[in-house]
Amino acid sequence: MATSVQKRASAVEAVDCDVVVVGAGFGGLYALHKLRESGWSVRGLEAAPDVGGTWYWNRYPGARCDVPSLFYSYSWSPELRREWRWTNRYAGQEEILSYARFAADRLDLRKLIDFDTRVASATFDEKSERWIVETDRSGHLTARFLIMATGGLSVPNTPDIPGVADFQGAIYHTARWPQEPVSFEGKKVGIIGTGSSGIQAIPMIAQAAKQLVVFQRTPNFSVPARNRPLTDEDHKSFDDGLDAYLASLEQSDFGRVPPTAFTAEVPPRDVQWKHYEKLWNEGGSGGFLKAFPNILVHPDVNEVAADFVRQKIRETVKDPKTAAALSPSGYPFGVKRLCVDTDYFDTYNRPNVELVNLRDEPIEKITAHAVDTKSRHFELDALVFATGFDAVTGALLAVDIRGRNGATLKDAWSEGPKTYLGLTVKDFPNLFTITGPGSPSVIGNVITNCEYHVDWIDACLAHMRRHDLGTIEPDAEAQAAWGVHVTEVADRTLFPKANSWYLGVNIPGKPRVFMPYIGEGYRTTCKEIVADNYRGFTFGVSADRERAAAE
Ligand code: NA7
Repeated sequence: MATSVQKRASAVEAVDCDVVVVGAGFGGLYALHKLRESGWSVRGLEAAPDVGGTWYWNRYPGARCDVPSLFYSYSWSPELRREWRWTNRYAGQEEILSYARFAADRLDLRKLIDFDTRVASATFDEKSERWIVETDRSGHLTARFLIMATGGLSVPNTPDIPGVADFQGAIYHTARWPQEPVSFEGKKVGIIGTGSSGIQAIPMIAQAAKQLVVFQRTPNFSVPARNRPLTDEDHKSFDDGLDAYLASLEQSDFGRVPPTAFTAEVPPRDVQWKHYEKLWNEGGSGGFLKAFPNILVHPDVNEVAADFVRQKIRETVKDPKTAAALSPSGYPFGVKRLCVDTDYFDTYNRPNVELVNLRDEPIEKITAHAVDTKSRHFELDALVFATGFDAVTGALLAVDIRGRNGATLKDAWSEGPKTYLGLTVKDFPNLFTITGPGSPSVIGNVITNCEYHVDWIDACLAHMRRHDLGTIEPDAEAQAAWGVHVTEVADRTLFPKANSWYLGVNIPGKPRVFMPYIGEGYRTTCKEIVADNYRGFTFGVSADRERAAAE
C-alpha cells in the first residue's frame, strides 16, 4: 500500500499551488496544460521517470492500442494534430509514448512535473481548505484542488500463485516490462493470462522463443486488427473529415449502449453473419461492438456474434482440441473487453506453442524452474504474467486519500466505488478523478474521455473563481442516485454476465460492482447538471472570504 511507501532522501520542493495533478499520462498532461492556460498555478506528480502513463509502463512485445491511432490523439489541439503524423492504423506502444513525449515537450509541460515521485497520501485540511499531498520524497505539497489522473489501468495484478517467489528464471509482468531489450531466443517461456495483453504478446513471444507455453484460464473473444501502414490517402481522408469528427465529438455521448439498444428485434442469422464477415475482413473491434444496436443487450443477437468468432477459431486453429479450448463460451461476446489481435489464433498452429487449459488442469504451484499444473510439469526459463490490472479504482485506492472528518476513500468505497459523475466524491471536497469509476472511464476512447473530464473541471474551477467559491462537493443524494443509475444501466445489458475486470472480479476481495458508466447520454447529463446551476453539488464559500468578512 502507498502508505508504506519509503521516504526517499531527495526532497520535492515545498510547493503551494492551486492544483496538484497526480499522473502524467494523457489525462494528467492535458489537465496541466489546460489549467495553466486558465491561469491556475499547477504542479504535476508522476511515479515514472517520464510522461506517458500506462504507455510508459506497458512496453511488452506487441503492445498496441486497439483504438485507431488517428482517433487516439488529442482532439483539442489542431496544432499538435498538424505536427504529428501516425504511421500505422493502430499505433504501437513506442509510437504512442513518443506522441506523449512530443505533446509534453511541445506544450512545455515537463517543468511542471516532479518525476520519479509517487504520491503516498493526500489529506484535506478543513481549516485551510487545502489538500496536503505527501509523496515518497521528503517535503509535501499543498493545493486547493487535487486532480487524480492516475488512470484506469495502472496498477498491475500479480496473482499470488504458490511458489512464485521461488522461481529462479526471469519473471516479467506485461504492465512492468523492463526498459532494456528482453531476448527470449532459445528460451522456454511460459505466459499466464490471455486478456488483451496476453493476446498481443503471445504471437510476438512465440516468434522469438524456443518454446512457448500459454496458461489460459478463460478463453477470450478476439477479432483481427488488420493493422497496416497509413497511406497519404488515409491521412487526407481523415483531415477532410476532421471538422465533422470534432463536431461529432461535441455531440457524442460516449455511451457504449445507445437507447436504440433496447429493442427486441433479432436480425436474421444470415444477415448478421454476412455483416460479421465484412467486419472480420476490415479488422478492429469498433465495428463489432456496434454491429447491431442490441448486440450487447439481447442474448440471441449476441450469441450469433459469439458463434461467428468460435467458427473463425475452428477454421484457423488446426488442432480441434486446441481450437475448442480457445473458444470462449458461457459468457457473452464483447462484454469482457473485446481483444484485437494480429495472428493470435494462428500462433497456436506453430510447433513451438502449447496451450494449457487451466480449466482442465489448474496451476498448483510454481517451483524454481517450472510451473506445475494438476497433471503436468512445465520446465521454463522465463515466466510472463499477463494477468492484468486492479482496474479503475486500483490507483486511486493505492493513495491514502482522506477527506472531511478523516473519512478515508478506502472506507468510503469498501462496498464499491461511489462517485457523482465519476468526477467527484462526497466528503472529499475539491477532489476530482479523471476517468473515475461511474464515468465512461475505460470504455471507448480513453483520451477523449480524459479530455472531456479536464474540460469539465476547467469550467467548474472557472465557475468557482467567478463566484468566489471555496469548495465543491457532491450531495449524498445526488451521488447515491448516480450510483444506482450506473448500476441500472449496466444491469439492462449483458455486461454483468461476464466475470470481467469492469466488475473488479479479477482482484480477490474486490466488491463486484460494475465500474464504468456505459449508458449513452453521459456528456448531455454532465452539461445539464452544470446548466442547472451544478445540480447535486454543494459549493462552500471560500475560507479566505469568510476570514475577510470576520476581520
Ligand atoms: P485482463 O484482460 O484482465 O487479462 C488478464 C488475464 O490473466 C486473463 O486471461 C485472466 O484470466 C488471467 N489471469 C488472471 N489471474 C490469473 C490466475 N491467477 N491464473 C491464471 N490466469 C489468470 O488484463 P490485460 O492486461 O490483458 O488487459 C487489460 C486491459 O488493458 C485490456 O482490456 C485493454 O483495455 C488494455 P480470467 O479471464 O480472469 O480467467
